[in-house]
Amino acid sequence: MPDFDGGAGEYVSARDYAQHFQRSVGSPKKLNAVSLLPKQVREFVEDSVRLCRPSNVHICDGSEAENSLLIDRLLENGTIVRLPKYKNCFLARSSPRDVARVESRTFICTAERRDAVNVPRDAVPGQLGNWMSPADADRAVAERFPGCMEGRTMYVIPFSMGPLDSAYSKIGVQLTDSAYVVCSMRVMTRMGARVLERLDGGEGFVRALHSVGRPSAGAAAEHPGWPCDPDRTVILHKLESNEIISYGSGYGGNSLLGKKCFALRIGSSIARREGWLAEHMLILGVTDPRGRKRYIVAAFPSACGKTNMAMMQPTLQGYKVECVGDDIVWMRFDRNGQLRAINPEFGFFGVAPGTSRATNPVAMDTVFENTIFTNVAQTSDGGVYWEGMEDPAPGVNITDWLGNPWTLGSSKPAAHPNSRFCTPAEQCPIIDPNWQSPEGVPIDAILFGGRRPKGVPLVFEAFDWKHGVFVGASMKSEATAAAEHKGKVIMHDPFAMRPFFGYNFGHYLQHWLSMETAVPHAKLPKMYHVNWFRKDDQGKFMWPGYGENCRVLDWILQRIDDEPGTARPTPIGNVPTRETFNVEGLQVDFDELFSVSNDFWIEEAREIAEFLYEQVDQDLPKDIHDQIGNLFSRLNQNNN
Ligand code: OXD
Ligand code: MN
Repeated sequence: MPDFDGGAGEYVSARDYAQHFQRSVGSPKKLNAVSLLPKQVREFVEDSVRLCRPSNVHICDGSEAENSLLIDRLLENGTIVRLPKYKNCFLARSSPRDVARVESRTFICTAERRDAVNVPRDAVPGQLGNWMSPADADRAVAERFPGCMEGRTMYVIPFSMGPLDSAYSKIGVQLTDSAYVVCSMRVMTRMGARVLERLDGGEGFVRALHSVGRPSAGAAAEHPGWPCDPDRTVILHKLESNEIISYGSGYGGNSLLGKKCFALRIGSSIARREGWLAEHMLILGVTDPRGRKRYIVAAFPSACGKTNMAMMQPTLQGYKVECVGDDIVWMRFDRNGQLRAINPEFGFFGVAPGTSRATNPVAMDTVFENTIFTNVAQTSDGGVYWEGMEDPAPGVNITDWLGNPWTLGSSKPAAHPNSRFCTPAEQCPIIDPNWQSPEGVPIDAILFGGRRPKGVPLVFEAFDWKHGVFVGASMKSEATAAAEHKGKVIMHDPFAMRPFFGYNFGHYLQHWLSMETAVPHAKLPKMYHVNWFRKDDQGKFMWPGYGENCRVLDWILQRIDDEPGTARPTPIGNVPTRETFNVEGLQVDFDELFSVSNDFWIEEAREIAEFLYEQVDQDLPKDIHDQIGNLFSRLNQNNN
């Protein structure tokens, strides 16, 4: 078994590592790549070693052997336990104080505040991200990082967001003192020695420094397997230097820095500079009964069913859905004006509760191999359990996510509502054959959506690109457990990016608007708003959702083909005609599902306008002002 770590206090240089690598497992090809570790990577590691003072440094090669070594360490430390019911699956229990993203401690750092975040009117608190000055960021680092890795190993993870052979992809190097993070990054990104080969070309890379932090003595004793420092957690994104610095949390979006920090926040800011889009969207391929295949992207806020939609099992005869990605998309118009998208990730970091044979059978066929679960409940037969999952067999006991005995029907949840599975994407039985295509897949429609119990129809179509951008900007949704928000408040979540904007939302809107003319003859995809969550007066969902959502796709495909008679205009957009929207076999109230109440929408438009004027103020693009005006005039005309 290779052991790449140096002795206590020793820094393993690329050369030493390369020699060691040759002795143990490396092929000569890999050896060359590693011995030529680019100077900037070496400097990044050396600077960070001086700051964090780890006992060892381990340069990750991404191999199976390395992964087993780290898994053994995690088992020994009690960070994870094996789940013998499944193949190569593990369960981690985090500290109960480290269970979700911490938006309030997440900052974009730029010299000018206005470059990082929207500047609201009249000193109203900003809702779309936090700014920190470079001096304060330096202070935050100086107060937390010196010596924070003492007694631990610093792992060096070279990783690629996107397929290694794709011109769309970008490289990062994450340094972390958490082996759990290394094992999870191996699932979520392409990582290891092969990435260094790409960096050989002298390409730039995103620097990502992560430490779980140094807990107080009491906290450390309580959760020895999950060190963290929740009182001092901070996540910084330095846009000018493409750097991420994350301290204090080992959990998901705070610690797997390729995901939200790189692929969305730093990614969206790079995308703006380079003329493309980094978005919080799933990508799916849908084949219709005639055998024609189209790809669609969809933006929903966290925990609103992106994974379920990406893995949909269509109920309509002859339809097939295949999954390209469930959370993030990088897309750009190619020279022929076709919008093309890649999934920069390599795995799924999905919310477990609510996933079941009934809601997402494909996910259930995906996640019980090679998976790290976090904060789900455990069963006495060596498996897992979460709310919504089929009940375990009689006689099987459940231990909740906190490690306490739990009984079915208990008022407290067995699994934390933000508990997760971290699973390789290639295991998904309906993974799209083109999911790793270097040139990306062609996109024909963009969907926006949220949890809207009242007033918002099942689907409506934007009139054109500018209106579509306005629809994205107007998105709202009930808060979920993926972040620290409480309760079911309806929050603005433009483009499902509220927690993930890498720069000023006004500039982001301008960037989206500019895409319309980014390339000559752009084939602009149609844009839609969907809402699976409308409720009737009794509080019951009006639409069955899940596999039945293919009926919405069926209508969208007719629209993409410009089939006549398929839509009826309303003040908010085009809705389906009764004849062309297939509800055969369903007990649903078509008229209510698609009703657009003028009173509701006048109130909604007022609220959206106030939000945009107040939050974005001087940076609100003129086109969006015009869209607000157009919406009001359509609603007023409808009233007369
Ligand atoms: C996620 C999120 O983890 O959006 O995907 O919070
Ligand atoms: Mn997400």
